[in-house]
Amino acid sequence: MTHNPLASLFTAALLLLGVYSNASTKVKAPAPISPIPTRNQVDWQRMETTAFIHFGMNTFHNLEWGDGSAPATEFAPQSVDCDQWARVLSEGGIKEVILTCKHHDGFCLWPSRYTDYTIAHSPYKNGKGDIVGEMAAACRKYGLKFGIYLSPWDRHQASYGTPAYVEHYYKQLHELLTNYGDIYEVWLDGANGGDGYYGGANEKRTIDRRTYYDFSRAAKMVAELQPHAVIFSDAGPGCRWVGNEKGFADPTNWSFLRSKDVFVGYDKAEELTTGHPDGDMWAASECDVSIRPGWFYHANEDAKVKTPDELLEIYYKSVGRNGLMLLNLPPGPDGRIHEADINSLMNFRKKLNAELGHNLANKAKVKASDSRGNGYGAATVNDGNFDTYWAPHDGITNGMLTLTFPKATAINRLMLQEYIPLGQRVKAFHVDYYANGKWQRLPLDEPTTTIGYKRLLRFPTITTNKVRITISDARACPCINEIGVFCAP
Ligand code: FUL
Repeated sequence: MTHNPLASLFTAALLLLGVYSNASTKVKAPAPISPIPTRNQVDWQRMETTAFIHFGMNTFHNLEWGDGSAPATEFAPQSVDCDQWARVLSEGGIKEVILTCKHHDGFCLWPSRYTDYTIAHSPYKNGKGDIVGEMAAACRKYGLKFGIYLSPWDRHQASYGTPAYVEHYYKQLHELLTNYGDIYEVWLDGANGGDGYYGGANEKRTIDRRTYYDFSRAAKMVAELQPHAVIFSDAGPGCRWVGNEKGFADPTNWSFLRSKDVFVGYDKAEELTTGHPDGDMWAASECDVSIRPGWFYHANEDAKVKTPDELLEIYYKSVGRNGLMLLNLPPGPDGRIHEADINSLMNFRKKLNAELGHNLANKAKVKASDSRGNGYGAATVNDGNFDTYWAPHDGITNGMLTLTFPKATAINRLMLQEYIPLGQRVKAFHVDYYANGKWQRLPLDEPTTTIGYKRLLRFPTITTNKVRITISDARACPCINEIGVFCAP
């Protein structure tokens, strides 16, 4: 390099101006590691708590699975208060509501053109009602996203089991996707085949779960007509069933599935509870659970509504284990959600806010073992910004983040979040705290493996002024966007 005094002067001036200073050096973001979620999938998971409404012919016959034989005239609610459903759910902190537009009995809560087995042939509003439309409007009014459940298995339709029914199914899906405004989730239930009324045939019909419905058609139709929607099923492609109806994910929970192995109706439940660590497709877990023992309302379950503490347990084991909580609140024959269910939901939300509403990490100073540079430093993990994250240099698959509080602080909850738009990375971590002059392992009763979108850890109250999170293994350099520390009452 030749020495040019003018050039040196110029460089010095630029340095003074800060052009070459750290503050303005652009550091390259880590490369995403596949599979990665779509924008829709990220938005979906960030809702955290969503609701299910199971309502239909079953509500009036005290059934879980109607066989499709009850005549449409038997659907005769005096009133259906969709406004109340949406209002209490939004007050309870719910972000999206999925309605059983058609359950396995085949009865349609909207006036489908393709069958007589609908609300249009019932006494409800003299056949002029449309509960799907009423609920979609109520959701818009209260700022809730709306989703649809259209059971593939239809125990009423005579054509069920033949290719004609599949055409019928896609016509109904098309109706729902085009007449009710924005749809954010489409629920493809895995229960399929078996006995039913089938237009009076009253027989057992089996279908090939892998091929009969050709669900790739649903994926295409949804992508075209409702570009914000994610599809739920045992096999994704938007999100996956968590493998149980308790609402619990596994502490080790990968948001991936092996696309070549899974299909709607996939029954290796334990695999769905943990995801496939070597999966090639992003499908985070949706943890569906009913606030009552049944999915539909039964008066004899009024005293069996889950308590706020039970809902809290579900929250920690779903949202807190890299899943999404889908809580069912089934309205009764009076067309309203029961007071017991409402009380439980509201008190759950109150307790949750009391436990995790005040983030003590905001007051902490954070230091990292390594940072890839400007913009990716330790201070990003307690800035409350989802889109900023700490990341070490490429190739480094471990690291330490130490939080120092201004004074000794009592804590019993910890929250960790990975920046999932760049993929799920962390495979193993542990947490230590500083007390009595030494680092000690945080007493936890579950494995500290994956983090994903959010991991919540509960432990007995300890008092400390330092907490240290050590990531010991990851698929690529870790990207941690948020850390929370709380003291639940
Ligand atoms: C299951 C169905 O069989 C239940 O009735 C309920 O709708 C639940 C959410 O999914 O597969």
